[in-house]
Amino acid sequence: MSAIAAGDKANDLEAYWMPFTANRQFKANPRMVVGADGMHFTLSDGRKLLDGIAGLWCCNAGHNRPRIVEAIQKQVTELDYSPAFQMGHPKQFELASRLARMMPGDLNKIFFTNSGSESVETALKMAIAYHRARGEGHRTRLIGREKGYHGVNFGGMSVGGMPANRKMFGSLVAGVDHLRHTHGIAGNEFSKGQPENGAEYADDLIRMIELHDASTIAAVIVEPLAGSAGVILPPKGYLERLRKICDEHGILLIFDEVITAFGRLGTPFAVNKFDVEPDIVTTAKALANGVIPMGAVFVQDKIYDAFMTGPENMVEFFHGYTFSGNPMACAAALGTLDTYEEEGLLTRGAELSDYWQDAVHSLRDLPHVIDLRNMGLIAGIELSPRPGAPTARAFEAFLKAYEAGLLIRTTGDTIALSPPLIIEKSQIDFAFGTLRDIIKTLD
Ligand code: PXG
Repeated sequence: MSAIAAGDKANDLEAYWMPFTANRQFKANPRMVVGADGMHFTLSDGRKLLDGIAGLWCCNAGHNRPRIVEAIQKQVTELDYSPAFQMGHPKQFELASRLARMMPGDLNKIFFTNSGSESVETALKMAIAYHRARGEGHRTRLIGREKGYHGVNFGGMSVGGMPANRKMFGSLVAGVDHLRHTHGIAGNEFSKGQPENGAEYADDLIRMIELHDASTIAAVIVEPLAGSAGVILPPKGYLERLRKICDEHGILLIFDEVITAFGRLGTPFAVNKFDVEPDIVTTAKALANGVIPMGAVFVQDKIYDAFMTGPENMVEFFHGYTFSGNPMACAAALGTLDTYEEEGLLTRGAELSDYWQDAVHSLRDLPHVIDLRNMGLIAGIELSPRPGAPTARAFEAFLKAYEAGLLIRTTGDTIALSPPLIIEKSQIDFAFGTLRDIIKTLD
């Protein structure tokens, strides 16, 4: 059909297949965003919505931030794109050096990607190739965790542990196994910060070593704090134990920090918060404040060095993206890091965390609330599922919050909050006051 015959489709909602969205439900009753500034979105009907989830855990500095806007505007006229392979531009190197300085320990080498999913694929491929480069090509197995979310590409989906994200897509990547998740361990309900019970769940890795033999395992990947599956915190001692077992058996430990990196937990990275140094860290989302897609994989020097051994004219790692470290994304990320630094945002979550924690746990007396979890500026509010209709109760809360001017996320029957790190106390009061009113009205 010609464009003319097709008529004006500008306002037709049919063509766009929306990601992770109930398309038909949305298109019957669209929620359209037309603007954003600071802590708020503006909707097509002119209403303001308090952003309780930093976009999708990514706009940590809030919206329409001048440093980032100016950096992008300047960059686009100066150098819009430069080839990612066999060519460089100064901002890639500046950004990588700056990120390496921010990250503790030996995680000093940075590989750029365009999303969390790509960061995960990159990390998994690095892990397998690293062992091969060292003469341990038999280490190919990857271990993830139930309820893990590592994006939607084949590797990340395979090590991930969310059944709905996996079941439609065939046999996935071979040679993957999963640790048990740590959600719902008895005695951990209503913990403030890290729960007491469950460090021994890390010993699942020992069972996998006994089953598969350590010599077949390349890496273990976990979210230090799992976001997507409903804000699941690591039990005290759990991450330390995983690190120890990995060390004892020559297995790489990958932290997927796509959600936790850049201040979410009140520290720059979860690596700082939990004081456990993995071999590889994946990031994305808040690296460029969600304004331009960008991810970064941090690796320990020893991993990079293992690749730098063959002839110097040879490509060392056959991997990369057309948009790896592209100038626009680098400029946006540098503007973002400037904003974080000037406003102290990477530690602001720590300053606000007591206030935030009190607000979260103030919901304890409400009907349907079966658990409350928090750390830094993250909250998980778990509701009991409506009998026969799992997720329906939380989704009703989402719709009611939206009507009341507050954007929240729901996953299963858990409400997740992760606001921009610029949030004010009065806005925290508004968010939890609104949630209190809403939860009371849910059947
Ligand atoms: N790893 C982790 C830990 C994530 O949380 C990804 C990888 C994939 O990132 P990309 O950029 O490819 O989407 C994620 C993404 C939610 C939600 O509300 C979480 C994510 C994405 C969208 C929604 O829980 N996490």
